[in-house]
This record gives sequence, C-alpha cells and structure tokens, in this order.
Amino acid sequence: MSKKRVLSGVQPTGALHIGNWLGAIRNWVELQNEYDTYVCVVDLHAITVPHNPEKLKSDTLSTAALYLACGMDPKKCSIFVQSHIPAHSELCWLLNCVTPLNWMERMIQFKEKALKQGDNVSLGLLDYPVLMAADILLYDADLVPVGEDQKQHLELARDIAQQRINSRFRKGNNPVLKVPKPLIMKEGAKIMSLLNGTSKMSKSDPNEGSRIGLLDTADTIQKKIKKAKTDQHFGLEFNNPNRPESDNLLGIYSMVTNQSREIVAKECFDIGWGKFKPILTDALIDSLLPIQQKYNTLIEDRSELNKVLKEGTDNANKLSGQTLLRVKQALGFLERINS
Ligand code: AQP
Repeated sequence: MSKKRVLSGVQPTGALHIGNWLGAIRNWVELQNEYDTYVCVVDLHAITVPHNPEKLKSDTLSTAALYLACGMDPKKCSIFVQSHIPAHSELCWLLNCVTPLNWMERMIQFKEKALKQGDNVSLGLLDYPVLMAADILLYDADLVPVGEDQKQHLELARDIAQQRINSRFRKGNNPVLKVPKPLIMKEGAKIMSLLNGTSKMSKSDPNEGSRIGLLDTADTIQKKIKKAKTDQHFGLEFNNPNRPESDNLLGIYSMVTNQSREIVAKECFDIGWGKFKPILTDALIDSLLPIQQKYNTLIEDRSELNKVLKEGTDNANKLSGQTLLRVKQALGFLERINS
C-alpha cells in the first residue's frame, strides 16, 4: 500500500523562531518517516502583508536551509519554494471563482490580521485561505498537520474541495480533488512570547526580545532569557492559569531537553527564577547548536541546498501539474495543443 501524503509549510515572514521549530518543523521530522512528505516555503503567503523584497528573498532561502538543518531529509521528503510552482497561483484563481465571499469573511485569522493593518488590508490577505486550500489540494494531501489556529482554514479547504468542486464537477465516481483530513499534533506545542505568556511567539512581533530565533547567538539567547517576563512566585510549575510565563518557559525547557513535563516539573518545582533562567539558557544554546552548525554549512556552500530545492521542485511540479489538469478538465477549459 502506498504511503499517505502530508503537506505543510512556513511563511518566510522573518527569522524562524523556536515556536516554528517546536510547533511545526520538529513534528515534520517525525512525519517524514511515516508519510510521503511535501514541505514548502510559502512565500506567496508572505506577501499578503506588507513586505520588504530583499528580506523576502533572504528569508525564503534561510527558511529552506533551516528545514534541512532541523532534520528534514531530502531522501524522505520533497522541499520546495511555493512560488517556483505556478500551479499554486493558478489553482487559487480557479478556487476563488467557486468560493462564496461570505465564507472568507468569517475567517478569524483574517479578522485579527486585518485589524492590525487598518486601511492597508490587501485582497490577498482575505484570499490567504483559498491559496492555502490550493497548496494542500494540489498535492492530493491525505493529511495536513494543523495547530488550533489553522483548523478553520483546513475546514475551508475541505469544504471547497467537497462542496464546490467535487459535488458540482465530478463525472462518474472519481472525485476531482482529494478531501484532506487534519493531523492533530501532540499537545503542548504552542510556544508563547517571552514577554507575555498569553500571546503567541511570532516572527512578526516588532519586539525581537519576544522570541528566540533559531539562529540567535549564545549571547543573544542569554540576554533574551534574562529579560523574559517572570512572576512573583517561587518555583516553576505547569497548568497554573495565573502563571502563564512559568507554564511557557518550563514547557520550552521540557521540549528542548526532550524530557517529559513530569520530569522537568519535579526538577524545577523548588528552584527560583534566578536559578532556572541560566539552566534554560544553557539548554536552549545546546539544542540550537547542531541546527546552527548544519545551517552555516548549507549557506556557505549552496550546492546541496540548490540540489535539494531542484529535486523538490521537480517532484512538486509533476504532482501539482496532474491535479491542475484534472481540475481544468472538470471545469471545462479547452485543452492546449502542444506542437
Ligand atoms: N508560537 C508558536 N508555537 C507553536 N507553533 C508555532 N507556529 C508558529 N508560531 C508558533 C507554527 O509554525 C508553522 C508555520 O507558521 P507560519 O509562518 O506559516 O505562520 P504563523 O503561525 O503565523 O507563524 P508566525 O511565526 O506567527 O509568523 P507571522 O508572525 O508571520 O504570523 C505553523 O505550523 C504554525 O502553527
């Protein structure tokens, strides 16, 4: 039996942080052993908010290199850049034309991000979930790893595939598009800001001190952890609703040392913040060191990275081209004559 397929990606909207690693990429490293895995750098999504062209280019390259540095193995997965596959934009247009506008206006992430932008909200931001649907549906993905914040977008992709394409345009028994299912990841994967334990760690937070970047130096990590928000209590603990910072930093410590929450809770229940912070700092530096070493090698000599992206693009192009053709035929487009 062939393996089930999984698709995921990160937006190159800034330097990747430990939330992107612990909440997403580290899970993919496990998934690639079991599934036919496609991961892309979703650069077309990154321009749905105002962006800097030079930064987009360097963030795209560094995101792809970090996938490899974090353990994605090109023998087990395909890695590519979304904008290198024109089928993403093309399928997005086709899906736009069958998706009701009022489905889009309900999207919570749009409402939240639009609020931040005032009058500058782009049509692309409203359309973000349809592009995401195109990303997923193009690869006939069986499963999509999703956190809480992306569940609504996956639901939309399922509704578009099922209600707007398959039920209207299928001929005979074969569906035009595969309807993907969510792959709910392990608990505890949401990493919060270092400066506010109730707000998500995010690439686009204007305050650098809110996050630990995967490429931060030991010195920077030390400074950021030193300034991280604490509380008045002695000892670290999980699940106390009045202590979100304790929950978050202890959770990060558990994840980067690969120790269970029970073990770290026992280790840290009777130590104060002053003692805990250096322990966490060392653990972060140790866990990021191998990633940074591999990253530097990949960036110094781009040949391996270029080869991986080329192979990934070839695989992605082939698969997505077949799906796009199927959709165009179902929708009634005249086929192109190839001379
Ligand atoms: N803080 C987080 N904790 C756990 N997982 C996280 N992810 C992001 N932040 C955290 C996961 O990383 C993947 C890629 O995210 P994305 O770049 O596509 O979008 P995002 O979730 O909006 O990430 P950021 O860092 O917050 O970027 P900006 O600031 O540009 O919006 C996803 O699987 C996400 O769950």
